[in-house]
Parts: sequence; C-alpha cells; structure tokens
Amino acid sequence: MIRLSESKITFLSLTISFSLWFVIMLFIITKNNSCPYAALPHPDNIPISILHSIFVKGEKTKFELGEEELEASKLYPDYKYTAIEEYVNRRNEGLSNLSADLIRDDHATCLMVGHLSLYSFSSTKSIKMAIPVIDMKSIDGADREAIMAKIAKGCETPGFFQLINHGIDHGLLDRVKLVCAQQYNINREQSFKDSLPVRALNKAIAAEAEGNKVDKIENMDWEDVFQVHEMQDTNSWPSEPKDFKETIEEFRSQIFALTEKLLEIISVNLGLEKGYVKEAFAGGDKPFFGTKVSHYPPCPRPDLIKGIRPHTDAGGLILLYQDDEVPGLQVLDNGRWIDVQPLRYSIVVNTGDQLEAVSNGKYKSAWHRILPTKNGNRLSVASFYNPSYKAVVSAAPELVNGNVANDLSSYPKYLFGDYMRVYSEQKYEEKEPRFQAMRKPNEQVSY
Ligand SMILES: O=C(O)CCC(=O)C(=O)O
Ligand SMILES: [Fe+2]
Repeated sequence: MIRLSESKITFLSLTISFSLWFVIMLFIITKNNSCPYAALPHPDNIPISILHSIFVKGEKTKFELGEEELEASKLYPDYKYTAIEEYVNRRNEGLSNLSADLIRDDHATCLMVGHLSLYSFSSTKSIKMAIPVIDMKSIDGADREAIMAKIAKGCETPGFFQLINHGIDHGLLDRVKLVCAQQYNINREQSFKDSLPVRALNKAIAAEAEGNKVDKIENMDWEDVFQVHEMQDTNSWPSEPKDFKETIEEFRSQIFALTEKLLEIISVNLGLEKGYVKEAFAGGDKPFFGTKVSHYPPCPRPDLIKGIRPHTDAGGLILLYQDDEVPGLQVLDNGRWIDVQPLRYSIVVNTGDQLEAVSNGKYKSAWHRILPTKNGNRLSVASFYNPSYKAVVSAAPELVNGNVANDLSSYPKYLFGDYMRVYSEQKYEEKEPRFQAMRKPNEQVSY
C-alpha cells in the first residue's frame, strides 16, 4: 500500500480541485459562447444606421444594403427588439465592446446580429469603425494627458475623429436637427428639385433610358447648401421656422467655444504656446467662422453623382454635426475610403489645409467625400474655423528645421485670402499645387 505524506496529500487535493474548477469554467465559457456566429465580424462594425433602421424604427422599415432593398421584418421575423435597441443606445453613447455581453445574454439576438453582420459585410463591403471616437468627459480632469494624446493621434492620422461628451448640450443638438429639417422642407426642397444637379441627373437618366451610354456627372454635387456666418445680413435668415436663427446661433456659439478649446489642445500637442494657432488664425483681427447647413436629398442614381466630390477643406479646424441615421461621409485613409459612421450626438472633427501649413505638414488635411443615398435625406452642419482673410499663414517657426520660415523644405508664407482665391478654383484637385501657388515666383519646389 502506498503511503502518502501529509504534504503530498495537500498537493494532490489542490491539483484535483484546481482541475475540477478548470473543467467547470471551460464548460461555462464554451456554453456561453455557443453562439454559432461567434466567428463573424464584430457587430460594433455594423453601421449604426443599418441597425437603427432595422431594429429601432420597427418592422416596416425598408433599408438599402448594396443594390438591394429589403424589408426588415422578412429578414428577422422573431428577434428581440429590446435587446437590440439597448445595444443601439449603448453604441450611440459611444460605449463599445458591449456586444459580447449581449451575445452571451441572448441567443436570438446573437443570431440576428450574426445574420446582420454577414449580410451587411458581404453586401456593402465597407466597414470598420476606423475613425477614432474620443471621450472628452474628463478633459479638464485627471485624464487630460491621455485625451490630448488621442487628439494628437487623430490629427496625425486619419485627420478625422469623433468627439463624445464634448459638452454641447444634446437637447440643443436635437433642436438643431429639427429646425434644419423644417427649414429644408419649408424653404429649400422645391429649389433643390429645380437645381442644376437634379436637372443634370434627370437628363442623364432619360438619355440612358433611350439606350445611350451616360457618363458620371463629375462637375456637380448632389447637395443643398445654406450658409451662415457673422457677416450675414439679418434679412438673409429665413423667417420660418421661427426659432431657426436663435437655435443656429446658440449652436454656433457652443461649437465656436469647443473649437477654440480644441485649438488650444492642438497648439500644445504641437509643442506651441496654447494660444498659438488661435492667434495665427486671427491675424490681428478675428478668425472667419462659418457654418454650412447641408442636405443630401434622396438620389435616384447614387452611381452617377457624388454628394460632394473628394476634396480637402481649405480652412483650419472643422467641427461637424452629422446625421445620426443616414451615412455618407467617407475619409481617405491609406488609399481606402472609410466611413465616418453616424454616432448620435457626436461631433466629427477634421483638420483643414491651414492647420497642415501651420503644423508644417505634421497634421495633413484628409481627403473626404460624401456619397448620396437612394432613400435618406442626410443632414450635416459643418462649422469652419478659418483664418481671417487678412491673416498671414505660415508654418510655425518652431516646427521648421533650422527655424527658417519659408525655405523650400517648409510650407510657404501667404495671405489666407490669396489661398482662398486659388482654392475656389481648385477645390477638387490635389492640394500641393495650391501651396505651390503661394510661393514667391522665384521659389520652385516639387512635392
Ligand atoms: O456633409 C458633410 O458631412 C461634410 C461636408 C464637407 O465635407 C464640406 O462641406 O466641406
Ligand atoms: Fe469638406
């Protein structure tokens, strides 16, 4: 008979209990992860607009995936609305990595999300939540450094990021959405229907119906624009809806403050005094601050025209409040167009050509475009914080090698008004020739 010492017995019993615990845990984990779609792409990568139209708007929702139009109720006859709705809400709040819990909790949901990811992935070929989402909640607290670092990274690449908990009142954002939709319906819808792009597209569709081959329309955008800025004559505000002016002005003042806060962060991130970029853009006066309310109405042939053709923005820093349901904004990142996915109450930020110049190329303004859609009328409200037309823009001397401003290795020094004259003619072209045109005639440089 084998005799075991006391310590061996303790060791053996510990080993046995550990193995038992391990087997039980393995069983639990495998059981909870028994979702047959677990290997599919992460549902956080599904555009929120698709989730929203299927699961929140209800059974009758028709939605477009690639070329097809499908009715949600036929695709997903017996899913649990509440679980998905909760998921959408959590995503809207910018929380991520929640889908795993959801999948574990609810097999039906798991099935749905699995199907959906399969479907949307195979039919739209998009889709990564590739634009950084930055939570500003504790920017004035302990996490300041970490948040600033995220902003620095977002400015470097891809030059676009989204902010949540940015301090702009959600109720105000809801009101902006409402008054813009009303203003479009009251004042703009008819004129859009009579506009050049609509006529050009109708002509192309008619020509095609007669058997002709038609080209894409490359010199127009499928966009309705209403501009607001400080120099605005009071008469140019629409009288309806009544609270349009007041709402947009309140929105603009909150966006302006947020932009200046970001510019301070950006200056410090670049190693400059915190007021550097603000002062550079003010040019001894004040910056130009414009807001553009755009609609991209339903487009019968999104394959023939763009919402806005690819371009980089001329100015400094751009803050965008975009539709939380209808997608369309894409950014060129490493040669690939990626979606800036709608995220409710977020503010999208991107850097323009002037920040590229001031940062001496550290923050390159990113190419972006808008794709129109067949069914949605996308709203976007973009606010442009630009230099004054009288400001002289140049690379910050601290960021130029050898501190020689305007040498050939740095960005040129020029009047912003001059840049805008060139930009207005070359907006949809490469930006390097624009900077080139700002050099004095005897300075030639190849980019
Ligand atoms: O509509 C948008 O989301 C962006 C518009 C834009 O890129 C622009 O106006 O320059
Ligand atoms: Fe733009």
